Amino acid sequence: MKLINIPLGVVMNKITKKFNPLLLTALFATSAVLSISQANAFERGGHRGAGGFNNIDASQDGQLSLDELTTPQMSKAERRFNQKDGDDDGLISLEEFQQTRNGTITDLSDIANEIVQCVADIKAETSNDDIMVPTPDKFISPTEKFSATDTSEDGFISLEELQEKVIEKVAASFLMMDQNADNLISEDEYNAAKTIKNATKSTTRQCIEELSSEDII
Ligand SMILES: [Ca+2]
Ligand SMILES: [Ca+2]
Ligand SMILES: [Ca+2]
Repeated sequence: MKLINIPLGVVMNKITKKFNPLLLTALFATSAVLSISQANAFERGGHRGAGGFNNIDASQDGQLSLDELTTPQMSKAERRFNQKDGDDDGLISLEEFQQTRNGTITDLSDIANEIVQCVADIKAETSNDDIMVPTPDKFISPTEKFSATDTSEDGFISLEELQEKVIEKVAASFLMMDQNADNLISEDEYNAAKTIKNATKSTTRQCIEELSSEDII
């Protein structure tokens, strides 16, 4: 099982790297058309199952383009950025990055391999094909994550740096969702991806909870 997951991750990385410049160009050409109502609609729909699709589909043609998926995420990133920027200087420091409402971000990097193994075990036990086994690099430490986003290496994350990361992430998930490779996401493709995302998320959360409680006891 493990053997299948590793090459898949590598292949995805290659695909993402290969297509990113193209996607970036396409996005920057169109992302000026930022619509707040579209972003709000996305957020409302995002929690309502299948209803989300129609809200993201700004052109209402029954298909989602990369731009339609990216636009609301860019607005969301900007709101998240402003929330994180505690001292309002337009930059996010490592300290601000790690700050959450209740303390600091949990570092899961030490148990990354255990989380991956646990998710793989549950997938095997339940024969649930919707569970996608993550790669350990999904659980890098907050410091590493910060450095990966701070591409200018000045010790701060700018809004542009954050939005670049968001564009990369949306582009990568777009490629994964677009099963028939027609550069559009149909409602079926969207729902399939959502099922996978939910199954993977809840299994991962379950594993993290189990592994963290083992630590305490
Ligand atoms: Ca700041
Ligand atoms: Ca920077
Ligand atoms: Ca498609």
